[in-house]
Amino acid sequence: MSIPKAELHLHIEGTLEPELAFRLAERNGVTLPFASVDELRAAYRFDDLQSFLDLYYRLTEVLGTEQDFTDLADAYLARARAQGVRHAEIFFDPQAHLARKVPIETVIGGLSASLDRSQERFGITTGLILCFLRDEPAEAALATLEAAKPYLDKIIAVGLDSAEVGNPPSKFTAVYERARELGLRAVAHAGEEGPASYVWEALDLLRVERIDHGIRSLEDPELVERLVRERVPLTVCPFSNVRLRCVDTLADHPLRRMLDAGLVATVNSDDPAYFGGYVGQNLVDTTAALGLTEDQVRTLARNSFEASFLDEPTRARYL
Ligand code: ES4
Ligand code: ZN
Repeated sequence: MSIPKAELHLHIEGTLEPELAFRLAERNGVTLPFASVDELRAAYRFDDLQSFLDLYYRLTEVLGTEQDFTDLADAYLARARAQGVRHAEIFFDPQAHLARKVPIETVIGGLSASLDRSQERFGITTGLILCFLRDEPAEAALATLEAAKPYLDKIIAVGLDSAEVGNPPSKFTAVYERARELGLRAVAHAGEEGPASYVWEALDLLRVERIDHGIRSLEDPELVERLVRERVPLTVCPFSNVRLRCVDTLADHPLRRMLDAGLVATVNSDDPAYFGGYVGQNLVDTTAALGLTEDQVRTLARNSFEASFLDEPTRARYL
């Protein structure tokens, strides 16, 4: 669907298509545990978030040089443009790369080389969101934030991703306080697999401006009331929720109920190379499965700009 939209929940590592993974593996002398692109694609069947993360981290091993990150982002932006994306706020996981001794300088340098030309080449404005891995210690997140200090002009916000259950937002209260001191904005994954209480924590302790996923918020009417009243956006990812079995089928997805409740929901792709499609396809298929009205589709597109970190005059032009 090519209606103009902002993409606000997109892990750049999750845009690594099998073909590019094999090309980079060859270029960097990395051996993948799959014989072919088809064999790799056949491995994209997940039981839950962790089973996905195991493959996701495994494939990031092919990313080593600045050029790799530039190529990855270029490929995403070209696809995003074809899906109507005009603005993208892009997550990256520096700790996943640091584990292989790829410094944050390489990751940000490579991504920036692509993003800096995105507006002229693809008509897409961009921002980078540095994500902390919540299944690593808070000290590791703090060290990552310190390592990012020379590049703060290239980063708009911090985020929190990876294995949610057992790693509540409260673990990162001090990290987010420090990020705020450094002038960064804040979002966090919450209520994907984890309970509604994690959404409360993300709001009250991390003071986030958006919730990533947040689908389990619906289990708590008081929380829904607050999210509606404060117009806290939720970056919902329908294909992801089905593929990771947070939701049974697209027809069971709570998006429509979320809109009916007055929540500021947006549709996003999360890890499109793994979950069966980019943001436009998420919107098309979800619209069909849930019987969303034209009005609701327009609301979703409008919400994506309202929820963005675009500067006020630019945002206003899209609303
Ligand atoms: C992720 Cl779907 C999802 N959830 C949490 N963390 C992630 N990192 C990449 N994709
Ligand atoms: Zn995500």
